[in-house]
Amino acid sequence: MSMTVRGLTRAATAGLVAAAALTAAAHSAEAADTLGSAAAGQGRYFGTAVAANHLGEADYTATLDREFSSVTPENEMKWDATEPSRGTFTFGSADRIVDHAQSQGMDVRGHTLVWHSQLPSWVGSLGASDLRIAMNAHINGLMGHYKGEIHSWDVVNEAFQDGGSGARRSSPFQDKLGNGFIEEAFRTARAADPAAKLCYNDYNTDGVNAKSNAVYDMVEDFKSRGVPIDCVGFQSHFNSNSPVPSDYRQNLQRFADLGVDVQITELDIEGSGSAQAADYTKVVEACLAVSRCTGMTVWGVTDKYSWRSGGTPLLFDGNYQEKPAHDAVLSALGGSGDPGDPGDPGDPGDGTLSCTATYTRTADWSSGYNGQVTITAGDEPISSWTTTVTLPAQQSVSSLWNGTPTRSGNVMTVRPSWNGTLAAGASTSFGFTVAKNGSDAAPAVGTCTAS
Ligand code: 9MR
Repeated sequence: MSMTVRGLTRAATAGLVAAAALTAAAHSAEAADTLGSAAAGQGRYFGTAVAANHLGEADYTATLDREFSSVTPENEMKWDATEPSRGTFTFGSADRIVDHAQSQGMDVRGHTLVWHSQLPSWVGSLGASDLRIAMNAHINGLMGHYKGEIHSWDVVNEAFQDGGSGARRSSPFQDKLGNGFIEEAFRTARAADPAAKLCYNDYNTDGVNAKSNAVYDMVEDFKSRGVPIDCVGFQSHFNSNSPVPSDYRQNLQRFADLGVDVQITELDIEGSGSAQAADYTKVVEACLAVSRCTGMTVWGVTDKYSWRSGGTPLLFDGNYQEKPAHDAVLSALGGSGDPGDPGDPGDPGDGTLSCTATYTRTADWSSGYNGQVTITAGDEPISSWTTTVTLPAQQSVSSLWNGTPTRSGNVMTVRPSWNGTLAAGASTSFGFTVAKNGSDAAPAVGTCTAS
């Protein structure tokens, strides 16, 4: 990791790198995966929006530091927070988040440079030529301050209208500078911090629709003309009115195919329990299926501070307890859970029924042998199991006990007789006698399936 020291107040780069390395070592020593470590195993980051005013809350910060590998300041880098009056930049709250992230070895997403909302009134009152100067000065001021420290910037946010028209949204920038303001913002941003990935970010563009088609056309045009754009952010604020689209992955993929990275930037899904968990799984699986989907960010740590707190849309509840949605995300990321936490993937209580089947030869004579297959339940109790035993072509089974076989050619499918019910981790076995008919080879035992 290389960082540029920001202003005179920054700690020495070497110290920051050492702190990041220590944090990484501490994470890898833990047995259970976190969202961040599991995502790293898939080559992705897993981030959250952060509010500076919650960093003093011990549970908030502990959850943030443990679980996430990237942060996005939720409001602190917006224009009203960083340049409330023309030419006067205020970075206190944003610096607090960036400093905290760096102390934990987390990446930072910059959000956002040019947006119609949270825009101080002085910007809207400028004439066109002054507005262009002010927009570029804002980009230069903000990106310059954090040069080398921001992984990806949302250069322009929400510049397209909702609805079927695919038109640009009215804003001081659009209305006074025309369509070209977006391209100008990206060119200015590239020069201000060449190391940062430059993203266009929007909502209701998660599936294929008129709005995402309009963004797609813009990105295609930018790529064809060499306008610097590296990534597209899909906010992914979902609820029953705006569910996870069935063509989500396909939409991410078509943007990736234009030659940009895609990122899920503000994910939250209203709901609870297994339905919410299943929707989160869809989103994570979609990102993992698109190689240029480089990471995911949820829009907050805990339900209680969500902008949609009534809809409980996040992964941790108001007491920082992991919700089923958390466990589903961890599982979809291929992470292993915490043995002390029912519901984590692979751990007792997660509801995943499993068993294993292992074979041994228990007796052997010239014309035959006895085989035994031991069935062991996984970390959940099971009420039945099934496995297969495939015999070498010449061999035949003369008898089988403690199991119920169904034969098809040289494959026996074996189910329980009296011994289907097994406690977590408990074993049973079935045995069989084989006539060798000239072959001494061992049978092959298939996968065990539990129910
Ligand atoms: O989560 C943010 C909330 O605290 C602010 O009050 C709100 C003001 O516009 O912005 C929220 O974040 C938005 C983000 O910056 C852009 N996409 C939509 C997000 C949710 O409204």
